[in-house]
Amino acid sequence: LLRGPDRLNCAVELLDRTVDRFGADRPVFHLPSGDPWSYGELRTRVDRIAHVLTSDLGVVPGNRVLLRGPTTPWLAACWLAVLKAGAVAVTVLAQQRERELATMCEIARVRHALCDIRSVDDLVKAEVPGLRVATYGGDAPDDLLRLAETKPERYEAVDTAADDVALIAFTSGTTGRPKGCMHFHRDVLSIADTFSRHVLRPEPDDVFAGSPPLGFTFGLGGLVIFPMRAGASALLLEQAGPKQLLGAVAERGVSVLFTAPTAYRVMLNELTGADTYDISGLRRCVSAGENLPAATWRDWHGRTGIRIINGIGATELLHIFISAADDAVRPGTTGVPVPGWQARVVDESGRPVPDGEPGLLAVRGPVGCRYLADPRQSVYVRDGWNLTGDTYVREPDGYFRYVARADDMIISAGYNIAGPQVEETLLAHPDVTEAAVVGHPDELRGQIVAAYVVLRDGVPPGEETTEALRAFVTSRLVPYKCPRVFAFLDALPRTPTGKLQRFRLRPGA
Ligand code: 3SK
Repeated sequence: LLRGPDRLNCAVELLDRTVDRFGADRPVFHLPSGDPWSYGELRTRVDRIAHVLTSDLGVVPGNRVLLRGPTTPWLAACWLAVLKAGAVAVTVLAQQRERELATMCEIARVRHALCDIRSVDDLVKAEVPGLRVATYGGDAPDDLLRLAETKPERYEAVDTAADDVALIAFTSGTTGRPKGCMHFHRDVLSIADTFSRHVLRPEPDDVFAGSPPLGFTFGLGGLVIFPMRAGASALLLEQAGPKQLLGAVAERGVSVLFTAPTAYRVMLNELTGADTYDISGLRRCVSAGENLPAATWRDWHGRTGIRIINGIGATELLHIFISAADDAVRPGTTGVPVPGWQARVVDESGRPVPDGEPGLLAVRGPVGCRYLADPRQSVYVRDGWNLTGDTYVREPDGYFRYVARADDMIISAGYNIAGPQVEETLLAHPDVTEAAVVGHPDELRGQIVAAYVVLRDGVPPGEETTEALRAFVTSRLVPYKCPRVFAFLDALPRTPTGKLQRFRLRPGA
């Protein structure tokens, strides 16, 4: 891959260049109802907001500006305006609460915030010293959008360097203090020019939709950066559960879907239910955020004919770096390094382990981890390789197979057991919707395997179901991997970005 120019502003590349290439009238964002925004309208709104930032709010290049709100075109417009103004967008999730917000503002030294009026309460309660909050979507005379209406239609974007910081994204982390990951203007484009261009391969007429919010780089890439880089459009949904996604595909012409494995499973249940959905317009499905079980891939393929594009990404590395599409997919594996990326499996001291043996996943490519003032940088990056914290096997054919998060291995009576393998087996049972498998301390064995299961609607929890699941697992896995403890829950604990929090299921958590 070419390194690209030394100076670029990624918002100009995504927005103004796309207008130049495809014209101003092309749709960019569809709403749950009403007319879509065109690229030309988006550019005018972004440029006017950028004027408000610089002339009314006093934002100067390099200032960190927090963005908070549900997934709407206005949130995307604010993101682009911050970048055009040469400032740094600090993205957070609408679900994050006052204490987390206060910590993130402190870590990123946030000066300004642009916040959807509906999400402002927690930000106010966070009492961040010196923070200037501008809200949008309300009726106050100083509402950001009202101020923007009075501004000129065009704004001369700040001439940023390609390696000026554009974005600080926080790892929601499954544990611990959040880490702010700094990404450059060129990084924002590079995820579109690697994963999206070479694996996803969108067409300008594609309509994207998905469940990850824009405060999660999975969503920012899949719903804003990738469609805009391709001249395509996205349906931005505030409520994007499995039913809404199916509805969006059936009624709004969505052709590219970004979501997590659990949503594919729930959508499969919906597709076999009483409601009918015409999903013939859907052509690309991306799954990331968690490992995609082979059974889910096969069931989805069997039902829809679509080969899900599985992928592993990280906030540290902005988006997906191992994946595969079309005939290159091998169900049960994540895929191969995305063009531009390298990957290998190493031991604790960083030495590559032989193919077929588990070890730590190490990757390097156009985007690297740059934690903001955090000593964990030297744990994540060693000898120029990013250690993602996942245990993987590289198969002899070069495909990377997920084993577990490095801290999700269970050691029972001397056996190493990957919780996700047992989860995947449980998920292959038709009565199971979600499963989490963790180790419980045990005097005799060190740890024993415990399974937390969400059952399909209407399946009774209890001894009979437990026995059926036990028999199912032992018919497919070596018996020492079979859970000794079963518990049935209504839902599993997850981070705001939807990642399973197994640590919360361990006793004493
Ligand atoms: O954290 C993840 O799982 C992820 C997946 C895909 C793209 C981006 C991210 C952060």
